[in-house]
Amino acid sequence: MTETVLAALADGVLTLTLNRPDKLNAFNEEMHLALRAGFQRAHDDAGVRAVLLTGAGRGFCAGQDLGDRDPRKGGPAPDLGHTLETFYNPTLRLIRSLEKPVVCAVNGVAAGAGANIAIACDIVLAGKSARFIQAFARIGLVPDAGGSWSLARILGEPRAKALALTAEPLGAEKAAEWGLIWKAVEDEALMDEALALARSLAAGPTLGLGLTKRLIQAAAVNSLDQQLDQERDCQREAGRSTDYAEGVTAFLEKRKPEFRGQ
Ligand code: T3D
Repeated sequence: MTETVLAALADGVLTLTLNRPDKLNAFNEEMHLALRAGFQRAHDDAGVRAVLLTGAGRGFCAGQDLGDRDPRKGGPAPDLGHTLETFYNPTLRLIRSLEKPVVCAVNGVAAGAGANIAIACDIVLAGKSARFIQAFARIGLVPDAGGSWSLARILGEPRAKALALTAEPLGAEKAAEWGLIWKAVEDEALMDEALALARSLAAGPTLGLGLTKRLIQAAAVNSLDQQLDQERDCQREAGRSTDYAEGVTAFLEKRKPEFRGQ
């Protein structure tokens, strides 16, 4: 049977490739569980120092597989709150709580939950032909997979509401201009650039990078006083790391540091 998520670990980078290209990598239950297992592995395996998430084929991810939600098949309406709690939300929480960088290479259309999983990653690169679509409004649903939270926070209400209410596609270059993603790159350059970035992060001081991710995410809910306290605590922890000692020593010795993520 074809694996719905391909996982490959090399140079400290765990590459997770959504792999249902005939369905533009829409989520069925198996793919949900496989993606969650991939991010769980990233949490558990010290050999994983960064994650690269992408999609196989011409799309990144078209959100939920609507073939699995076909009302014409009869039966009671599905409890979508239950499916969010069971499938999407645990994965979103794993991505956000992973104290290692998560790079996303959006290789084509990202729709519905597919768009919002991409946006939840730490650094998002997209091929110039990629589009982000809050497709929920086209089928009577609301933004999920953290989209109502991240769109409003990143873009502010006017743009978040317009995207979510109209489901108009947002091109990669405009997404970069609006700050929704880090960069739009030539389609042909996307994977090389994303992999080079993920490798360089994986070779970096990943303990400090993980703490940095924690701090930046905490800023969304902290007051300045709380944030200053948290910076103090994180800097204390970073300052005790082997990587910090190595970084300063390498600087003084005018050589490239060799970080170990400790
Ligand atoms: O249910 C729950 O658990 C609640 C959670 C919901 C989360 C969600 O994500 S809800 C939103 C679900 N997604 C959508 O509504 C998007 C549906 N797809 C589209 O609107 C379009 O496919 C795209 C705009 C993404 C891309 O359009 P285009 O023209 O580039 O491609 P296409 O021809 O529409 O799709 C190519 C194939 O993929 C096609 O199959 P075929 O005809 O070649 O056999 C199409 O049916 C299939 N496909 C695309 N998206 C989905 C899908 N099949 C199942 N589910 C999909 N979401």
